[in-house]
Amino acid sequence: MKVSAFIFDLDGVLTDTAEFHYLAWKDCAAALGIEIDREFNETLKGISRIDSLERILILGGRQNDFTPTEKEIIANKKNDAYVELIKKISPADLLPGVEDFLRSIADAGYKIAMASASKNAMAVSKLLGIDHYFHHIVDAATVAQSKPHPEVFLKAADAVGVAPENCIGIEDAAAGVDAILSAGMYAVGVGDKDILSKAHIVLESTAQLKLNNILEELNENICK
Ligand code: B16
Ligand code: MG
Repeated sequence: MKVSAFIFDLDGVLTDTAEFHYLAWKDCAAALGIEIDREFNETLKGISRIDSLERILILGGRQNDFTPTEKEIIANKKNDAYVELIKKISPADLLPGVEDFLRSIADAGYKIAMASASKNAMAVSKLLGIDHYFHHIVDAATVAQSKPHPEVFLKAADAVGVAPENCIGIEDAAAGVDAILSAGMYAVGVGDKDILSKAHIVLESTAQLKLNNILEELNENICK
């Protein structure tokens, strides 16, 4: 096993923007007469902005009520509210252990990339003060197919010049783990063991992101 690059998801792996997405979608959905709760918000994790809106409209039985242009206007409004909310993000919002892990893999010479579904990924990384660790952050606006399609992970690997089989992808969402596996990469899931069971390794929290442990565990799992 040769690992040359780490490819990170953003929301749920580096920081937790889910609450901000939730607050912005909640107001937006309420204006359409649809109520969403935090449990429903879980199903939007890792899902693109427009696909999230589609899911909300289906929940409210309003999937046939808007033209594509109207949907775009609604999605833009949600994003304006989200962008306002994320202005509060600072390095204190990094998830536990993330900066130490980024530093350790940077020092060890690995390529580092980000494969987020979020069009705000670059702005959020800057607010978190971690943008300088990344050799490449995929622009989600250039990605045609949402996770679980592997496109965003393949674009990230290509941008840093590393073959997919030499990449480790790190994700908190089942759709993201599926995307990593379809890309032909090693998958590290962070979160619920049952939800992320397809990943090669599942860690309970980002505090367990340690370079040597990940490489050892991967080697063990692959030799099994
Ligand atoms: P935006 P990830 C995803 O980020 C979020 O989990 C998801 O809730 C959001 O809808 C999506 O980004 C798009 O975000 O509206 O900012 O483009 O988990 O792929 O880093
Ligand atoms: Mg995520």
